[in-house]
Amino acid sequence: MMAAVVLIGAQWGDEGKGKITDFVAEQADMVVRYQGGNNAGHTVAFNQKTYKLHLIPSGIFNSDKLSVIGNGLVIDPEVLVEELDYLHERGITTDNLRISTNAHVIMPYHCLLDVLEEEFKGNQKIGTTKRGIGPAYKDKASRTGIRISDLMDKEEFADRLHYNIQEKNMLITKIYGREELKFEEIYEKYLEYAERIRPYVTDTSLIINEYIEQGRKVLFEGAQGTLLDIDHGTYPYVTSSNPIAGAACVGTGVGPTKIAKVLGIVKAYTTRVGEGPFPTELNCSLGELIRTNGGEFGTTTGRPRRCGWFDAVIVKYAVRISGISDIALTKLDVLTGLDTIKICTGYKYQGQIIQDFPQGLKKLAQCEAVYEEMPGWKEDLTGISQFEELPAAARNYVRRIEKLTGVKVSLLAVGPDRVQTMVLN
Ligand code: 2SA
Ligand code: GDP
Ligand code: MG
Repeated sequence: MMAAVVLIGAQWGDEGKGKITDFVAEQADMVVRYQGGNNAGHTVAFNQKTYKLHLIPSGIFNSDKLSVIGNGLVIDPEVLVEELDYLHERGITTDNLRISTNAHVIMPYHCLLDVLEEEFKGNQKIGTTKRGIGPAYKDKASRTGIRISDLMDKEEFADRLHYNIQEKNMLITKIYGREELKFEEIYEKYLEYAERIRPYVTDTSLIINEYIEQGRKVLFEGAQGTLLDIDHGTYPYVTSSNPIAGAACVGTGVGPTKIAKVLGIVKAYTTRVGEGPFPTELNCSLGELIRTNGGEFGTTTGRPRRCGWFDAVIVKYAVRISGISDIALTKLDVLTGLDTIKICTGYKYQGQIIQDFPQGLKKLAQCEAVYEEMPGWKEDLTGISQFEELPAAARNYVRRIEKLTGVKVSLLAVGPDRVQTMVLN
């Protein structure tokens, strides 16, 4: 691992970022989350145990490294406190956690409004995780948000909460006809959370930059994925933050000159959870088979994930948008047993083949995936630790992905456990 590396999801999320972060973290000195919130669900497995994280970076299991929640996140303190307890109960220390003073706080009205807005949208709903993410980022952009630093200051917090309760109650009662929220209940509860998280709160930009200057290794862990990016994804069917690599700078207070590499996490097929277009989706028993074999259910909500073939158009797009320098290819083992595997190499749009991801949902909706076929393999891959030991068909599949995306596969995962990861030369 080189100095500062950004790890991102190259598809619609759930590529295995948690697993690969944990693996790479063994070589890092610090792991930093830079966007999103507890909509994320990152799974880490080692020593026969599986952990699911939503807010705390997946590097937390390496107690000698710092785990940092950067300014770009929206933090639900109730979930954070639950996650701290969850880790402590399992014997994992969180003394190495740091939280940015500038991160925003998810309040109960954000979660309620997320639910109400989705209901109101009807068949135009996004399929959010209902964790209050969109409404919290909305307040951040409106400059009415409450930051961690406000939460740490009783008077400041009271002032900002008073304003917000007044504003949100207008919406909640007058527009949505629901019961108003009470200031006291929220205030008291959040002051308790504040005391639980106070020991971790600090100027994280300062620490991250110090680490980089000292030549220590920093890994930035993205959440969600490129196609869920609010600017570059399939808007409006996206999340409310920027999961792409560039956001690692904004979401942590580190300059772009400090970033040495971008590791794109790519699943050997494609999944998506929530609404929105998905050109290679398999709405058939094959899609269900992949869902079952891959355990493709939301890590946060348990929702079944939509499954489809590998789409080289979107991964190439992710390579461009984030400047991906290396790929970690995950879940190759899940494709075992298929006679034939399809790869989408382009889209057919108005009779022409296009290879660049189209701008705009209307155009995307008119695109039809164009496939090439490759022979599958029957051998179980989950115990293989050398690339050369993989069946030829599996090796060819990996090489084809490299060729189509123009990026080297540096890491290959054939199972959820930390040890089921190969470093390719
Ligand atoms: P939100 O809640 O406002 O961010 O939802 C907006 C869209 O972003 C999608 N989204 C996700 N997609 C994949 N994985 C995510 N994390 C969880 C997981 C999801 C889960 O690891 O499985 O448990 O359901 C995630 N978070 C947000 C979401 O589906 C909407 O399409
Ligand atoms: P993330 O959001 O990108 O961290 O991914 P999730 O944790 O939401 O979903 C990935 C799922 O696949 C988790 O259950 C992982 O344990 C699992 N996983 C990761 N890599 C592999 C792999 O190579 N093979 C298999 N079979 N499972 C994997
Ligand atoms: Mg996930």
